[in-house]
Amino acid sequence: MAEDSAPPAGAAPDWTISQDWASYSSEEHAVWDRLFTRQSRMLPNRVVPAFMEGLDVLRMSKSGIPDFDELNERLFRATGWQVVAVPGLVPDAIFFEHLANRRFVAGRFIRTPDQFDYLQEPDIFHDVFGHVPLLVHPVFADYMQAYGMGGLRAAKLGMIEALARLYWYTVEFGLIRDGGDIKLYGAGIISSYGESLFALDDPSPNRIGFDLERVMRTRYRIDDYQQSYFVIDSFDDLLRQTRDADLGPIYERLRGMDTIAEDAVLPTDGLLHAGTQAYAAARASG
Ligand code: HBI
Ligand code: FE
Repeated sequence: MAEDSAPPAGAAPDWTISQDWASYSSEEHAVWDRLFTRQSRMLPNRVVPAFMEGLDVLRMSKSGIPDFDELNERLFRATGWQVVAVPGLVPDAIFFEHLANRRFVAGRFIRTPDQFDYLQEPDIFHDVFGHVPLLVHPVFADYMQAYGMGGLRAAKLGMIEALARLYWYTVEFGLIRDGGDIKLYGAGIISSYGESLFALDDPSPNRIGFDLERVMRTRYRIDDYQQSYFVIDSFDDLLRQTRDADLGPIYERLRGMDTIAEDAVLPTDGLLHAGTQAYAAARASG
């Protein structure tokens, strides 16, 4: 993550740049279309229904990389959120400040065909396809803003790592109950074909009922599929547990506690599925 640096040349003090939609090539639009088609065929029964509704409200099935001006007209009307373009990862404080003001920062670049299934930096497909549809959901939209405001406070208390784990296991890799089923809502999963299958169907990872302190202590992997996923009951419940929680005393307790390994299962966990961890073991051995 970019730290305390000044914005690069051509970016505003808040790190935003122009999307410059007219300059995307037809190859770049074609990469978006291939990714979009593959995900939107596979997701309908796997993803939280609010995501599909968001795609629809935002007219995201229109061919080509979305034009932020057009997208923002619909998004702003729905929940007062906007998408702004940035060159890449931005410093934490800048990131939180945007979220706290209902602005979601998105990379303007798109992966190349040889990075089709995996890349480390968030590109426009991850940021816009993965994150933006749920910003149409009023409660999720409030959660994202609350996260930004919490981030600004956590930065002052030196607790960004704990808060970053919350973001990781909810906004990026979260699962949610839907009737008797478990569905996807995390953008890191939704924007990945392989992980959209793995997170729900594979016996390897743990699936554990969401608990705020537990999640804030749990380490995560940035280079492969997660070893544990946390399942929320609803967006209302997530917002209630985070925005309305008094994080001050929670942070004080967390300071005295160890972190928890990616694959750990604790006796206190609301365990929905005990992972075999076969996938992670196979990757580690070769
Ligand atoms: N910058 N562009 C961009 N996108 C992110 O998701 C992002 C970021 N900077 C910091 C950050 N995320 C996270 O590390 C914070 O949640 C802590
Ligand atoms: Fe993301």
